[in-house]
Amino acid sequence: MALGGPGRQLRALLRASLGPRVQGQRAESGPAPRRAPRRLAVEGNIAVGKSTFVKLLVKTFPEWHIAAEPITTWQNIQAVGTPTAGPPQSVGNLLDMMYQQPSRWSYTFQTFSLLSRLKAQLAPSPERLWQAQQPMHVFERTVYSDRYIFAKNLFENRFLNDVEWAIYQNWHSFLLQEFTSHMLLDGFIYLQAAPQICLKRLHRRARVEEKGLELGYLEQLHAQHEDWFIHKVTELHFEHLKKTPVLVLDVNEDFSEVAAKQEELMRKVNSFVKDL
Ligand code: UDP
Ligand code: D5M
Ligand code: MG
Repeated sequence: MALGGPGRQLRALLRASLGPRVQGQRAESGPAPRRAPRRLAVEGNIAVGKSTFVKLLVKTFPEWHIAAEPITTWQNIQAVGTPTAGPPQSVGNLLDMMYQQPSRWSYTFQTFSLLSRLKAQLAPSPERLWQAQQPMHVFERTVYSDRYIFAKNLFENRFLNDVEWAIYQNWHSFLLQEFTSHMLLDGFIYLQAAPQICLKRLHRRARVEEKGLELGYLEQLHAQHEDWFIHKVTELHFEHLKKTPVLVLDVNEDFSEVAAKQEELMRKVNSFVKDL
């Protein structure tokens, strides 16, 4: 994949927005003020291009820190507490198990993905981010898309039954209230594309566990995203979430290879984050 990176024009724009620097130092005298990192989440349908997009973000904004989706953790569940020689053994691929038998494994998957996303959102921002001019900690999906996109959709399809859905929501609300201050986000970037485009990209990526996924599933997930971010009809249980700004980026047109499209997207991101 060729991530062309931003062109000269965009680099100039970014330099202007970050303020003057002299040989890597601030032009003003005295130590740079420490600014708490802002927290941004990238959301969107399966295979819409989130991972590709966050790679473009770090190329454009090298100071930013990315928390990638912990998919390999779900593909290789590690045994705990069993002393073994050599590297820890995988006891199963939970992503595959969920897609093979959704009624059996959806609840288990939701508990584990919530745990892994909680850990990611609780992890402190790296120290180097505190020295940055425009510090940004970016998450590829969140504890919120777990509940308001995936778990909700699985429940509506009866892959989570009433009891599982009630217990899941109970846990989710409790944990997020306990850790409210760590769960706050300054903004969402919603990557929006037609489900047919996502399906094409999903086939291009060819992740083994997803080979049985059909257009209908991507259409459902698309509708969940639109209900939350565009129509704003999803019932959200956290007041701060209702007020979090959302930048909607149309990525129907291919951006992985097209410099002009990359520049357009990064320009929009740049003006969005300036106001956060
Ligand atoms: N991709 C593409 N054009 C784009 C964005 C992504 O062809 O504009 C491809 C990308 O190279 C990958 C697949 O689509 O093969 C899925 O992208 P990614 O893994 O970034 O999607 P995610 O699931 O993280 O949203
Ligand atoms: O998403 C990674 C893969 O993981 C994709 O197959 C969707 C799936 N996923 C992610 N979170 C969840 C939850 N909470 N429930 C069910 N399935 C989930 P990608 O879009 O490739 O980054
Ligand atoms: Mg991804």
